Amino acid sequence: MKRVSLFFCVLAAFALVAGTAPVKVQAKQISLNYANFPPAPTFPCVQMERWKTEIEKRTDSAVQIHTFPGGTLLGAKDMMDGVINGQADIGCICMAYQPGRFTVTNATSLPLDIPDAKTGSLVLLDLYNKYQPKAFDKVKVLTMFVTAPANIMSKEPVTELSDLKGLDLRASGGAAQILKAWGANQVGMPMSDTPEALQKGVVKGLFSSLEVMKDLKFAEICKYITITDTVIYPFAVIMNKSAWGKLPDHVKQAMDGMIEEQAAWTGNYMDNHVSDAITWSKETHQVEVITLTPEKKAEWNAKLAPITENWIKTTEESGLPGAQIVQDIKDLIVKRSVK
Ligand code: 3IO
Repeated sequence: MKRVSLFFCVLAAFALVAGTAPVKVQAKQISLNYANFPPAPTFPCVQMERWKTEIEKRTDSAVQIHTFPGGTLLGAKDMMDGVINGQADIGCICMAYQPGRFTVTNATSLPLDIPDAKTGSLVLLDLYNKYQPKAFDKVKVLTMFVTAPANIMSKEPVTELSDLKGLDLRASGGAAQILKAWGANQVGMPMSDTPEALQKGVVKGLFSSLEVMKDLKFAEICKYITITDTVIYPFAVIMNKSAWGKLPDHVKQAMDGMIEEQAAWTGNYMDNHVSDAITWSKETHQVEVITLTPEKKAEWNAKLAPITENWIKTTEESGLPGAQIVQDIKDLIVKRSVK
């Protein structure tokens, strides 16, 4: 009799615990690592944090994204293969650092007058969607975006093409071709190596979008900006294919739903932030902004004319429709510039 009542007591206790314990079973959380090469205050990392926050929110925290800025998980040149190999689930690449690898999408960094980062980001994404280049076969593309048009930041003023002769300036990819055409001594390296190169005097300036004057404090060293507004640098955020394949459908939908939105958001952030950075550089570091007269601009532009022609020729020789790609970019600029 005693045994039986004890048995019921225990049973009742279990029933009580089971009844009051939370019934909601938390699904296993998905955890993803996201690698980025430049320091946290720069725009590729700002857009990374924004994407992380939005994805965590839109998946009801089913996904947790761990971000690694500053090359702490993968560096600039190891990014693409590192993600393909699964060293990171997600990574941010600057296509200019491996120009031969991303022929189709790097065509956006020909001197075709992309007016701003927002337009350029959508043009790049449209171009990618149309051509589905082989270079991205081994990854899932989560978004693409571009910088604002590049300008010269330098220790000494650059007002004439003759000032550029033999001047050591840092640029990569399509932007590097522009500097060469103007007669500068182009030095190639990722943005993440540039602060040290400037500090040590290995380079006397750089050719990129102007927000780095503030974000990487280049205004402390480069007291002159020459406005050329020529080419952009294209970027992609890519994911390991097998990590993508393991995601549940609702997470894939959340990520797919952000591809174009994130491109536009990043372009817009970049365009606004460049304006802030110019004002800040003038006010805080007395940076001088040099503009070219229309005559000079025409003279500088004339030097760039052969670049696109040569690119079309070599690209057609390699079996890709170079002329069509260039025409598509021109058409897309018109289409995407309509606000
Ligand atoms: C860039 C790369 C990393 C962080 C900030 C940046 N702003 C513009 C770029 C473009 C670029 O990759 C480069 O090398 O100029």
